[in-house]
Amino acid sequence: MELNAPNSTTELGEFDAAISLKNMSDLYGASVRIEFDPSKLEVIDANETEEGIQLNPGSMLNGILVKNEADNVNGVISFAVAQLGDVQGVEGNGVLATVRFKAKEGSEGTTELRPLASNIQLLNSENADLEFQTQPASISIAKGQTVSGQVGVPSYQGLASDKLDGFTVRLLSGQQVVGSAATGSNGNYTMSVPASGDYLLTVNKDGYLRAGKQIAINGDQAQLPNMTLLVGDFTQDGAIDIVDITHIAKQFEKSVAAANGVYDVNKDQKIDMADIVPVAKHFGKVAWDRIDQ
Ligand SMILES: [Ca+2]
Ligand SMILES: [Ca+2]
Repeated sequence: MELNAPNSTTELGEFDAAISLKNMSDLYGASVRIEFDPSKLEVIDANETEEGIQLNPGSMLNGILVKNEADNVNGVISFAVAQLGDVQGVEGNGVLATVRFKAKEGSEGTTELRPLASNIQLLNSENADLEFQTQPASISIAKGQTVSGQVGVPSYQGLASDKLDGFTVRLLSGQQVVGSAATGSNGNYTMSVPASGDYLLTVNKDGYLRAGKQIAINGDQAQLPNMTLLVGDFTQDGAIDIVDITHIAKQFEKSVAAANGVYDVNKDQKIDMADIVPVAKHFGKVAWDRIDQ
């Protein structure tokens, strides 16, 4: 059994650790337990619709999911899965599950993911033990630096400058999120990121066209570029088109509640022409990452 995780990450960075099994012969059921240091790492929930914190199940065994649970208080991951029915086990290599970790704020130094061999059972279709070896995965956590930035909207949206909260800002290196933050009411955010490198800065919010920008961070740079988001992508498909316009038109002069609050683009508790105009102005805009732009 192997834990495939990166060797290094940064404070507040996220990374995936794959629980992989190699050279299996007739694997029918697997139960694994892995320990981690809950003062340095936390597991990100892969299934927010289910109670508790789940891993992302892999494709190797998928008959019955017996246990899928991460305990961020005690630092224990438990995952158990088996084939179903009178079938053969699985041969070769595969991924049992993937765990997404986040390095907690203030964490630094080396940490380990430790498979607990005495709590691991790999069984074949005759219910006999399969032999396996495990070893811990070691991950070094680098101290991040604090960077800040601001997210805004065009003035014609009519949104007060103290209602710019709730934009999600992420810094990515490839597919890895190395920093994330939400804006405060004035649109400002701070986050801890790796010391230097080339990154993608993205900003999202429900109802807005997603924004992104390639940036380089150098050791002493603390300020990220300001980002301006355009309201109107109610369907969150990266384009402000007739479907979005139809959505807001249907809410015209309806009373504002939680379910349709996104259409009150200036947040004055009314959905009127002052909300329609900015969206209409944005008709035809597409997200930075759409190939059809
Ligand atoms: Ca749309
Ligand atoms: Ca309004």
